[in-house]
Amino acid sequence: MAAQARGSARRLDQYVLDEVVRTIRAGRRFLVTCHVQPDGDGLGSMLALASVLRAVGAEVVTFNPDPVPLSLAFLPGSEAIARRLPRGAKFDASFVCDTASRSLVAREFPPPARSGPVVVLDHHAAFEADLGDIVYRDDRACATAELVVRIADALGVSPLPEDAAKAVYAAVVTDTGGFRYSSTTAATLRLGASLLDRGVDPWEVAYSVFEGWMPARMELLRRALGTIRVLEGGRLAVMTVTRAMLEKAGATDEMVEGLVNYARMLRGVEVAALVWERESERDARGRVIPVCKVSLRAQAAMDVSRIAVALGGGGHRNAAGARLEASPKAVRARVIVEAKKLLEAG
Ligand SMILES: [Mn+2]
Repeated sequence: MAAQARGSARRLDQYVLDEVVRTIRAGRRFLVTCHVQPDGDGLGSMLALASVLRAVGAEVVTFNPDPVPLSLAFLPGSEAIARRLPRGAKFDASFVCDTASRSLVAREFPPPARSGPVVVLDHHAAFEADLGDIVYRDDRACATAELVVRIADALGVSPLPEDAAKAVYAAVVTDTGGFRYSSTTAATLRLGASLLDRGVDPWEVAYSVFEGWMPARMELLRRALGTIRVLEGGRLAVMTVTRAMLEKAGATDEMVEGLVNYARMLRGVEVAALVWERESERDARGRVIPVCKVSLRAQAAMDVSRIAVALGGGGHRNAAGARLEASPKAVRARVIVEAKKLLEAG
């Protein structure tokens, strides 16, 4: 980006941040949510924001219809997240963290008359953004929680409350894979350092987020490793998780999270895919439709979002996904075809 463009992007960011601060100062009662099937950054940014808003005297309802994953239940405030909203609940403004896409927000999210202005905080690239009266988005931020820290600073909530610091740290650790991904910058590490200064215990967070597995998850991993097929001269690895495997391992759906990374770990693999069979659905005539989710990961310069888009999904260059109504076998075949196209082109 040219220096001039970077300068104007920064001015725009400052303008939007001022708008967010004005909205907070003008209200008293807020709703805070994040995308469904929340992850460390979704929950971390949401809980950190709630803590910051309470620090300036606001009344806050945190809301997500999906359960908190076991690995994130250590976050203070996660036990108080409402799974349903009281009927007719009304807010001065509502905050949506870590997505700008309506389809990723709970159906129960209140209509404009009750939500108040909708403020979106996000760090994903611009496409499929269709939500928010005020959209504070910065795709250079390693996690949405980084934007929450900027809001806290702008509100004068500094230093961060301890529970917010822990939530931000969990968000950053999740979205950077433990300060490993290329989204990790010097600024990320400085942010991490400032959170340790606030008393965060790095091992408590890392152990909760990445380790502390239930035995059933290890058993599921063992079975999933056995399904890895390496194709295209070692450049493509495809892994499969079926309902039968989940059942035999005694595992839950949330335990599938992250398994695709094991396929990416293989030296030489440039495209890793996980085909994950979800619960079947029934169409209007009562016929059973199998549903699969595809998770894609790239190593090196591959852009796996192109595979995802070809399958009707989307995502980032290095992490993308799609949802297909077909059997695992049929979906695996389609994934292989699209991955081959990408590898041949690249
Ligand atoms: Mn995120």
